[in-house]
Amino acid sequence: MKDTHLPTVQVLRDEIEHHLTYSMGKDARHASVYDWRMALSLAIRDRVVAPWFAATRKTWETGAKRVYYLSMEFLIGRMLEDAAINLGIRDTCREALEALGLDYEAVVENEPDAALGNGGLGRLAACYMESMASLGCPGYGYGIRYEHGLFKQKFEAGRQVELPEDWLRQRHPWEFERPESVYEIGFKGTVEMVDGRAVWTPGETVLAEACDMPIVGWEGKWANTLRLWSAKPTEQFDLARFNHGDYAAAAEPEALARTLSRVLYPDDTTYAGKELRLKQEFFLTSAALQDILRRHLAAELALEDLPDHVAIQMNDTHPAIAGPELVRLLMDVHGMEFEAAIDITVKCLGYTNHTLLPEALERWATYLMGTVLPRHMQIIEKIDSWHRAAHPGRPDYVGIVKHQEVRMGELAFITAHKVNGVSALHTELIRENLFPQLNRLHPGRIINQTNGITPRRWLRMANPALSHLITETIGAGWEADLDRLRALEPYIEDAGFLDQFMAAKRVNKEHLAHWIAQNQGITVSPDAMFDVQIKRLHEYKRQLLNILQTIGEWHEMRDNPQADYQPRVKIFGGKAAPGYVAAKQIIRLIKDVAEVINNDPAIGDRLKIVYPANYNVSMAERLIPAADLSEQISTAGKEASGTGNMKFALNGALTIGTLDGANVEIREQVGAENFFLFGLTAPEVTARREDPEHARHAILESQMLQDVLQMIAEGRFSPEEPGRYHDLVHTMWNSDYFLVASDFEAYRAAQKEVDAAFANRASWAKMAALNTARMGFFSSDRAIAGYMRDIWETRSAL
Ligand code: Z16
Repeated sequence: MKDTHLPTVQVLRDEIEHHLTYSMGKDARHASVYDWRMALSLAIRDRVVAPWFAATRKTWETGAKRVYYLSMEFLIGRMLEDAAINLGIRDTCREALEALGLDYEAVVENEPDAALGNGGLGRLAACYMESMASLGCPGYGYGIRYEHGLFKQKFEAGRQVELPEDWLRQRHPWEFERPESVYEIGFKGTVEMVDGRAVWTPGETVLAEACDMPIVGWEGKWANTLRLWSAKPTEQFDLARFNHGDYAAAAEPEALARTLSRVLYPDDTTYAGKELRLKQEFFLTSAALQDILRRHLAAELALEDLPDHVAIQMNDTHPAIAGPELVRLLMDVHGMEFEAAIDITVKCLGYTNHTLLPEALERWATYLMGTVLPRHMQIIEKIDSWHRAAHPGRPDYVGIVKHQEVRMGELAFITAHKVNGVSALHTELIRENLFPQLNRLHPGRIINQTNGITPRRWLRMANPALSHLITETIGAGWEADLDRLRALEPYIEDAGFLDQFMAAKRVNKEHLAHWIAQNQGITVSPDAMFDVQIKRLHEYKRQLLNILQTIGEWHEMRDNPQADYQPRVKIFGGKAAPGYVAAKQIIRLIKDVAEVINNDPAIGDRLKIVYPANYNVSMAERLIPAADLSEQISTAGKEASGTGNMKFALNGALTIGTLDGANVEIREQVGAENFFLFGLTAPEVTARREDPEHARHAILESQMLQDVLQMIAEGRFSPEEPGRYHDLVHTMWNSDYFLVASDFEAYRAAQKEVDAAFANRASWAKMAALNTARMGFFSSDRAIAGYMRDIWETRSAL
């Protein structure tokens, strides 16, 4: 979009007032913040439509290949500012609102987060949608329009309580309903052979109805569509049944449709194994594939040529039913032979693996699969025997169906032409530990695409102070070419620049301190180190290690109050899956410890613990730019990549971390001297577990850890219920699967190094600035360019 298309403040103001009057039906004198937010959103949305139409037209005209990103999660957060930034009108929006006597921040913050995801995987999908639009890669995201996104978290006496999330209670200004784009989705029923063709007669059907959200890229040069499906009943009410007196059954079709797209499953990296979840996965996948084939056929193209025009990416195994479903559509609906159908399918599909955790690898009981999707179960067996026959004489052969379960990882692997991991280390471990046999059968199929994050949202939008400094220092345009941040490197010898760099951090810390005071009632000093661990609660992420070390630090301060300590604010954020008891106990422990330490007069301002409820994308945008230290301390080999780690380093936080996931590559990029490394490596973790007594041995080697566990066991942090953490302490001594004890002393030592480094603010500033300067690699533009080149075989349409 050329600058000449940018509106003046007056023009934008008129457009906002127009929408207030004619879309909201409100008079300015009676308009609420909500009304103004809607009016502004609609004014911005109007400006997205032209590039959106232009992109769609160009894709049709040039016959460009389209990429389809299938994901059960898109963790979008707020849309308003993101669109405004990419259209180049954020400042204009601010001025227009101010001219109308409104508070810009208040209007922006009125927007609820679209929380259609759990964590990393869903946010990655959102960053990738934004990068595809910025790079001009013609594409669609396909997902589910959940009525309720991820639950809201609150704390009651230190315990997590879940409340339903209700983002659609208010009108959603960014979507366009598409009642004409609707497909029938079947479940259950029977399969018969008629004239050599399988005919599946579903026992239940629902309709998938499309709702489109435009995703505009940097400078409005391109826009793609995020198409979310809602379930609707095929018929409102089964009147025939009702008239026969079968009242409950008459409402059944409606009941299924109402539950299908009702709620996002809140489990991150564990699968629930529930029938409804399988139905959701098929619902998304079938609707997407029917839509893809319809579009292909509408262009009068042959199905045989599908792989030249279509690339479909499966975000984890959640949409892995895509393989069998595409085969089914090609065979049963379009009359193709199996061999031709599977050939086309494999050429179209790609599979991204996001985890090695066994509890996350989806496996569906053959009984359930055969009941819910009887025709697909047949096709899965067919794919399995076809693949087996292609690789005879392999004693180590691994199939798709084993022990009466369908293994979705193997299915996805076999039906995709490329399988990718999300960091260099993770990809290695996929090759060696997860799919070693399949890797031997298909050398070269497994490739790496290290994750990335969009610098538009995670630097330009979230951190205006630092963004201005960068633009002033190296000029405009780094947002679309993040490697240019390297041009900042020479300035680390420039005291003036470093002062400004730290001044930007300081401004962000002051804002956060203010927010913490307002919202948490805790006073923190912006002079203190802001030490942040924000992510889903999981034992492998080791929030427990962090809080145990924090208790240790407090213990030391009390014993030796005169020593020189760097004041710290420990900030936690994150949700636990509602059924994950151990994770919820860790939250409660952090909350209990915070209560004691924050109110200890002997400690004063030197140590504070803050754990605000309901961590989400918007809170991340507030916390990350204000962080000094980023906690990335998972047990090595467990975190596939991490993406929060990238957001922190880009915003000039230093990392304390293990050699896990993308931490390895971050450390390579920013330099080992600008990263606080500790802990066992992945092979060392495996070796350490050989010792069944590893936990006990490690604890006995650390007096500090013994003291800390003793304090917890004695009820120091839960005097009203001394036995509250009995199980937690018992597990630490007796199993400690994630090796908290084995890494405790190394972590403590690394934290001492952090303290010493922070004491010298001038050298800290250099290290922080070098982190920002060297993070260009982690732009999601680089990641998407890799997918386009290595998996999708497509090019920018710009
Ligand atoms: C998820 O968020 C991730 C993996 C997974 O199997 C399921 C969910 Cl919901 C995460 C990984 O844990 C994280 O390491 C990675 O950075 C992220 O996916 C994106 O790849």
